[in-house]
Amino acid sequence: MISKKMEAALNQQIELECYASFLYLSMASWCDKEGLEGSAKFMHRQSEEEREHMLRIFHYISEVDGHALVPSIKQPPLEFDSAKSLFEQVYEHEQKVTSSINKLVALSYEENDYSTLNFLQWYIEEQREEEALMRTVIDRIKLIGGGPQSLYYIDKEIDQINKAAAAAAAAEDENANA
Ligand code: OFO
Repeated sequence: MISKKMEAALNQQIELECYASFLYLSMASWCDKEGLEGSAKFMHRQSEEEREHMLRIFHYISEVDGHALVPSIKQPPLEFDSAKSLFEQVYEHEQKVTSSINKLVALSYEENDYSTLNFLQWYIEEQREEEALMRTVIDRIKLIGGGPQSLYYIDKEIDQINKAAAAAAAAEDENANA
């Protein structure tokens, strides 16, 4: 059983995760169009992850006898100024998601809802990892700088980061299923 207040707040989080999935999908498409293949792969993976985050909440709400709602999503931006500004926007969005998760945690304390509090622990960890990952990407972009071939090197670097993150996620899944 879940309170109406908590159910509504979790449904809002579904909307935020779903928007993140669409935003990152739009970013993947822009990267592809610009010939940034490594970055496109990275953003496609992020988009899939956000969909999983959304579904995790969706199933949780049903499990605790609430009503999970499919959100209406506004169209995300379709064009971006540069790879750097794109990743800065990802980082900004992730910070927004973190702050929203923190509010959910505060609400679960207020409501004495320890089941939801426990459920949210996974998101706290996930947001810490996501923010750290985005800072790494932005730091590498800054290090590479804006020279003539910088986009080529930035994309290669992001492809490497993507492969490492995908391998870490696969190892985590394997541990969870062991
Ligand atoms: Fe689900 O918002 Fe990031 O990870």
